Amino acid sequence: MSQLIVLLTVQGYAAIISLAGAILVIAVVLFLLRTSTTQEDKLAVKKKVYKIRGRYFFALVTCIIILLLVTLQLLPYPKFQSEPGEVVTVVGMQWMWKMAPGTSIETPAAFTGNNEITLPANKAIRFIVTSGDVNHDFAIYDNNGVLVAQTQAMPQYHNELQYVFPQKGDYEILCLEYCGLAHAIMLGKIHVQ
Ligand SMILES: [Cu+2]
Repeated sequence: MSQLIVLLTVQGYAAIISLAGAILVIAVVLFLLRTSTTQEDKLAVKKKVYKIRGRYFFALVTCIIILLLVTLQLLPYPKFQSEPGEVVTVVGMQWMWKMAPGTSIETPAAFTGNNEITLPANKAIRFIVTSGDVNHDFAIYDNNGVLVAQTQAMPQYHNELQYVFPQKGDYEILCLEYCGLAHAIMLGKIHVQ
């Protein structure tokens, strides 16, 4: 039983509350129907039921809105800081990554960068990610092979990704969007010091 409680997610609680609410409404309807006999009584019951249903709907919508507002704070995305520790421009191209410190005014094709970069730990790094050809996906994996941050690299768009590397070590960059034959070898490396 205790295991069951631990396993329950927010959705699980929402489902149980909805189910309990639905059972309550059904119970009230059955009770009213059983205690009313004439046609007029039944019409009155109908009215009451519609009223309860309306209130129940209103209460549910209110709960959903409150839960939404509360749980939005729990989203695991780091908040953007106004002053990042460092800015890195990233260009994805078939089939390589080009990275260089700072923002760039070059076109993606003219931009010069390397598929390896050294960055500091415990500082907010803002990656500005774009593509020189097709859609790619800039994904950072830690040395346990866990995906820690990612964003799309899209031609003519500059997507921003902010991440704080919590520890020193080598992080691997993989492309998460199938972009052609050599997609699988589109690798990069971030040395965090
Ligand atoms: Cu790819």
